[in-house]
Amino acid sequence: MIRDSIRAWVKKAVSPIIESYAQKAEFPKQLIPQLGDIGAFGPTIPKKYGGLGLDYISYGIIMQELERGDSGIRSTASVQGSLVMYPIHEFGSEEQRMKYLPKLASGEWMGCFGLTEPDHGSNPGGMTTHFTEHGEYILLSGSKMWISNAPFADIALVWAKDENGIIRGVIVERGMEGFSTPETHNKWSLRASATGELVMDQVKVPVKNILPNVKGLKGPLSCLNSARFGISWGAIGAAMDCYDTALRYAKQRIQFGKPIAGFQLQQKKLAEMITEIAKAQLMVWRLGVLKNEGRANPAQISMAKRNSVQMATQVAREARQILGGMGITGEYPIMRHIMNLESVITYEGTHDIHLLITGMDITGLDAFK
Ligand code: TGC
Ligand code: FAD
Repeated sequence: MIRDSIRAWVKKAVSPIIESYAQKAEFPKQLIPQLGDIGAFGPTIPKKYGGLGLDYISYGIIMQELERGDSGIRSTASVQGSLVMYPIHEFGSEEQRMKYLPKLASGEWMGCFGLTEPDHGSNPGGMTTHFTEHGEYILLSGSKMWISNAPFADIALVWAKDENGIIRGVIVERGMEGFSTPETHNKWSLRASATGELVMDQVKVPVKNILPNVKGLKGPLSCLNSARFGISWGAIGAAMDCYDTALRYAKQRIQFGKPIAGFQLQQKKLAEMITEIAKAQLMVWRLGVLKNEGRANPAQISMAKRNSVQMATQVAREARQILGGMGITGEYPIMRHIMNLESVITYEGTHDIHLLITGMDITGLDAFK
């Protein structure tokens, strides 16, 4: 039921407009309240705080269907649910939960997640964003870059070091003096998603905006577990859209007097695509079962994120070839998915970083440093 309802919404609200928004490099903001209405923001958050209290397989299916439309739409939902609502729910005070979660669930407020810095991407532990305490408030300084939703977000969850160098989560609200969110332009990927910087120059933030219940790098990395899980499902959605498009095209396109789907070379591509999609689906389904039971570990999530995105990039490239010249046009979604997946394979931990997490898990040896 969840799959069908999200799929129907994507077909009606996203598919007809997404190509033009990607072409003009603009996020379709009018979809925000609708994303709230369909339950895409924080579906696993309890109903008491405005969520739907759904399980993780339902969450994964929602991400899959959104990314069938566009990775940028899934990104917006991932950030809101996994990277902003999740930490407020897990690590926030009751006052913070009640203040922020219902408005974030409905889309009345949008959030963003500031971990990456210009000089600290794969190695967020080296961050230099920091704050000093002054009684009832802190002064926060530093900059974050590559932040999804930053240009229009109402709040930013910023990860910063305290005076002892311990990483804390701070909720910064738009309008606080010294806080700005310049937009990042000239992206060839994730064009229908707004990306920006978070610039903080001695921003005065109330102490009560610090998440009280988490300290250290495990705070932001725990949020990434949830978001990476969502991406492991979402990327499969992009692959499914490319596969469906290629299959339909191959059955209709006539060359040498018959549909190209009748040629063995094209059948090989299509057969291998659907096999890889099915294998990836089995992996994320099993991971979802483990997550529902509280038994999924971060290394398993890394394996699934890496596998799904790699699979989707390969499926998208094969699909594009099946469409010949038409494959490079905006008449079909494949080129947009190919370009989007270049971000998806980089954010939330690069392809290399996830391989190294798996490497560490199986050998017990840390090859990061
Ligand atoms: P390390 O020393 O291994 O660990 C530090 C502390 O963190 C704990 N930990 C985790 N906790 C929860 N979940 C995880 N996945 C965890 N991984 C590690 C660890 O146990 C330790 O805890 P404690 O209590 O002992 O202090 O940390 P490290 O500095 O060696 O780094 C490890 C590494 C490289 C795996 C990590 O830094 C990493 O994952 N880097 C990749 C960075 C990344 O993924 N950035 C993503 C930014 S957000 C984003 O891209 C959003 S895109 C949004 C969209 O549009 O969809
Ligand atoms: P680097 O860390 O500089 O990596 C460069 C290359 O070096 C990569 O190939 C990497 O795999 C490799 N490398 C790095 N370390 C090692 C190592 N130890 N061993 C081997 N190879 C290594 N961040 C946020 O905080 N919030 C967001 O909302 C957000 N949204 C994003 C949206 C988009 C469109 C993009 C592109 C990025 C976004 N990011 C966000 C940032 C993203 O998480 C980082 O780009 C990513 O973590 C990689 O960091 P980096 O770009 O600095 O690359």
